[in-house]
Amino acid sequence: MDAFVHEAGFGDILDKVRAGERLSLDDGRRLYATANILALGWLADIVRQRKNGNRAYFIYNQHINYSNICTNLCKFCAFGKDKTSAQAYEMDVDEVRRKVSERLDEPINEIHMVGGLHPDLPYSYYLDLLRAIKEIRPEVHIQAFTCVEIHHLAGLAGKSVGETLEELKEAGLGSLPGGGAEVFNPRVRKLTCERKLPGEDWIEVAKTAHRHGLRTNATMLYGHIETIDERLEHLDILRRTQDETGGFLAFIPLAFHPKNTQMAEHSGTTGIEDLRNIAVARLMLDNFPHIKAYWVMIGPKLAQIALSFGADDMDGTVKEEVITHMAGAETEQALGHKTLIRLIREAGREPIERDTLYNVLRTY
Ligand code: V47
Repeated sequence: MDAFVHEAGFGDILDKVRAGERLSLDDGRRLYATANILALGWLADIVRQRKNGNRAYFIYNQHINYSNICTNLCKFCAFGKDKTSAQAYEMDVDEVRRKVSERLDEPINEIHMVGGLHPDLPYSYYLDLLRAIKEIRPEVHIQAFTCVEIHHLAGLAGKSVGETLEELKEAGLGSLPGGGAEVFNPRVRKLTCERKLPGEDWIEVAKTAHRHGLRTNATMLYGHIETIDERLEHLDILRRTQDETGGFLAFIPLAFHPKNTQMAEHSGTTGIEDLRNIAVARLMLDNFPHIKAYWVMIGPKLAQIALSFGADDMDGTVKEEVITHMAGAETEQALGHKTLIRLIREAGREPIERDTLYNVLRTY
């Protein structure tokens, strides 16, 4: 394989990867430009193997989207609705309680909960949501509220982000998911999500969470109007932030789904583009422990292949996915843990059931 990587023109990058040296943005540009997906995948696999050995993770989780009512109405999003829309919904605390209670017989150890920026729900609602979940399932880890929502909640509370996070933690918050990052570049944000929290502020919320002992994830929504340089800038900002705080757990590249969005003229991403983003992310984000192949967005079969292109995690059972399915995802809404185990095993990896913080719960 070494000769093959040399032939692809990546001998110098192979040397750097083997030496554990940081890749430059120019290296990233060359990696993004290559048509040789196997050489790229091989390089990313070296890093994956070094960081995670033969392990590939999954989690038994349940997604709950408490409301899709949103004041941001980002152009790439089919989930967020104005409160007057016929498709708008919001769950009261009892409905969330019901959703959690319905699955008490399943070994769920993470509740992943996000929603839109609701114009009217009070701050107390969010604290009540967390408390209600913990009341019913005290041992569950709640990964909830993106940096964008946290910023909104701090505004509602009239408190600093740090104080708000402390209160949310007290009510049961365990960590933050990686959504809302999109592409940090202001040009892209202006054209796709003008009202959303600017990239610098997203990073500031993540850093504050890390300082308050909360681990967080990070995402990048790719496959729309962003340029390669804008993707690399995004990765570089994450890499520099991680150098400072070490608080990020996983990076999840999110493949844009155009259906029912205000950007429906775009085509969806292709398999090669999805693999390329996973592999380049694995190579550039040398200080991120985990790269997720989110099967909901790229399909379980490609997520399985991604385990040989830099990814070490397939996310989880999910149970009920709304955000991507409103944008035309053709994947299932849930995967059984037996299916996840089979996908991982057939990819030649050891299936590891993890908790949110990547503690090993069970090996198969
Ligand atoms: O923030 C919105 C993205 C995110 C579309 O942290 C879209 O482990 C594709 O962040 N096509 C929410 N993507 C999902 C998310 C996530 C998912 C799974 C795991 C984790 C984690 C995080 O979805 C949003 C936005 O960036 N999104 N619309 C769309 N049409």
